[in-house]
Amino acid sequence: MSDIKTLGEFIIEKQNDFPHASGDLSSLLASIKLAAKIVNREINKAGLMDITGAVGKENIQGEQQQKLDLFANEKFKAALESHAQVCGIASEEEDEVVVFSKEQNRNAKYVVLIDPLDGSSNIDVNASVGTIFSIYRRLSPVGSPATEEDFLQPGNCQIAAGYVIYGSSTMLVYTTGKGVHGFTYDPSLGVFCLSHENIQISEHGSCYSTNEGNYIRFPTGVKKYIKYCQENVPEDNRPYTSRYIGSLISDLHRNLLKGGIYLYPSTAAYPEGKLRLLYECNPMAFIMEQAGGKACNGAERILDITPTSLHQRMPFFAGSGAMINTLEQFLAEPEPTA
Ligand code: P6P
Repeated sequence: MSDIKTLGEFIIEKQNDFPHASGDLSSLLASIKLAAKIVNREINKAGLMDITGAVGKENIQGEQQQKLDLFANEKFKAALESHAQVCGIASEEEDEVVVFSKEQNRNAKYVVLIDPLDGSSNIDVNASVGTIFSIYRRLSPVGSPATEEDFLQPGNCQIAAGYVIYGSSTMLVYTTGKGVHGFTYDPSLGVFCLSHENIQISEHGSCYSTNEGNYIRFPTGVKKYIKYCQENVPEDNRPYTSRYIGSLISDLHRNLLKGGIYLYPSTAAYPEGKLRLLYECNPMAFIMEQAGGKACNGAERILDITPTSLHQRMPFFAGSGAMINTLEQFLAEPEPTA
């Protein structure tokens, strides 16, 4: 039992990786850890309580808000505000940025962008869901209210990012730019324990994840890539496998650990792509690159894109480097003339 290293211990141990570390980031990550435990508890009894299902409202995305979406949003918002390291948040469940007005928060130096419960439509069928977070230093002066510009920074300015996957076990996976580390929650102890130190995605993989129901309207290069997977055998001579859960975190977490590629291109329903740049694509791209993988929108590196609006959507391709490289070759080919 003595070889257990908790998330808290690991964060403290690693905080010296930062010059002039003040412990503020460690405290911020601790507030996320706390909220994750609270949300995890509610998700684990969702089937027993009247907290699943839709609330009859839509969020700015036009998506039915699930009761647990709102529950998770409130818990993370409260935890981040109370720990005084954050001057404001942007959330999938909030139309505008939420500026924390208390003096302790105005003097904070970080902003957080969050998808409190991604894939929440899977809750009622007991499929895994997740929380995604992205942390930046604010651009506006400390002591003043956070501004929208604090949240519209390119992904390459993130100082930390991570996700919580509420699955067969609950894991918190994060990076501060010094590798990707995974912690598995032990409910008997109430702590996240280091279980996957320095996660590295394999250069090649044999799994592709996409909603092939949208195939007919995929860009030609994506169609060619899927056909390539179906007609070829990757390096390890096992045929490609198609795996798609419909929960970004779950699909990317599997590909991170086993190798693979996740594809959400533009579709008929989402001509700009479905996934949100700021609080889905950017944090997951940061993690994927820190694990040795790649993430792009088909034309450029996700982390180099300068955002234009809080909830903007983006085509998203992420996973094993060699698989992304092959996809990019197909996408670079000219679209056939009509
Ligand atoms: P589709 C969940 O709503 C989500 O944002 C991601 O978690 C997931 O990867 C994607 O949408 C699933 O979308 O159109 O395949 O159901």
